[in-house]
Amino acid sequence: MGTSIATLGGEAGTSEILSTLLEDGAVILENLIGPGVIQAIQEELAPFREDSDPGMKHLNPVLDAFFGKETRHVTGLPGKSFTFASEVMIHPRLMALCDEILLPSCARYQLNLGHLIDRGPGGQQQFFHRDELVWVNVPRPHGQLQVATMIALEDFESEVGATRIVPGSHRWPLDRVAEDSEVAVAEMSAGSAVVYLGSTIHAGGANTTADRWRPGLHASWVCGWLRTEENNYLACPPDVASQLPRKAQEVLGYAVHDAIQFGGGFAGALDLQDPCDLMEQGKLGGGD
Ligand SMILES: O=C(O)CCC(=O)C(=O)O
Ligand SMILES: [Fe+2]
Repeated sequence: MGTSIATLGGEAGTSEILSTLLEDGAVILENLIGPGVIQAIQEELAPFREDSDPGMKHLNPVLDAFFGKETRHVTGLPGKSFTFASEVMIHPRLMALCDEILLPSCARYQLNLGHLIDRGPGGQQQFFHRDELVWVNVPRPHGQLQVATMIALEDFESEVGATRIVPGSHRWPLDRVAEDSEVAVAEMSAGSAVVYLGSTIHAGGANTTADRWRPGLHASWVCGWLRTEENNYLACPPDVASQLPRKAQEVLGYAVHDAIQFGGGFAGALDLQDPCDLMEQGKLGGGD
């Protein structure tokens, strides 16, 4: 693998991160989350991680092939980890990037999914893909639909299956295949994140170790008018969501997508109200 991903430290501002991300299709943000957040998430997810079955049958054979039988999954993270929902899903640096990248295409954005992807020994490399092709029916060319990240909970090294990324591929035609020399390995320390666009080609790497796992938090955000990959209202139902900060409720997709301001209409109302207002008033979920 012959190329690399630009890595920016904590001193980098939104405009530098943004220009790198838009130019290369990917960027590594060093130390995005701290050890306390990592530890809290690890503890909150430990029982789910232990219960997970790497050999699980997915909803169709394509997903079985995509993830293989050596990966532990914990899905629906905002419903299972308060720390994920309050510290990662609405992380100010990620939100600042989503504001810049997604708001030109929507009135608000929402979480697409939040998963722990723990690649195990013997796991094969995923096939290269673009996450945004979930919405293959959206005519091309189109504006930005998705910002995605993989955050290392332990050090991401090549041999444990660090994510493979193809810088620049967000501008490629759909049928161009990456040469080995065009693939970068998102090696990074625990707490760092590789952020990439929905149009950037990438794949989870092979885990060639005998006994090490590669826990990573995979989260992405998409335009608020899209159907999300994970059903976040079921993964984090109102009783749970109402206990979260309002910003988290909004990003979960409970907020109305109000395109009336652009001469359009609204989506996502309940009783002709914004569900987040209903939560605040104690009329939805168990909030106070
Ligand atoms: O596990 C990884 O590094 C990447 C996962 C991925 O690309 C996906 O689930 O779409
Ligand atoms: Fe992916």
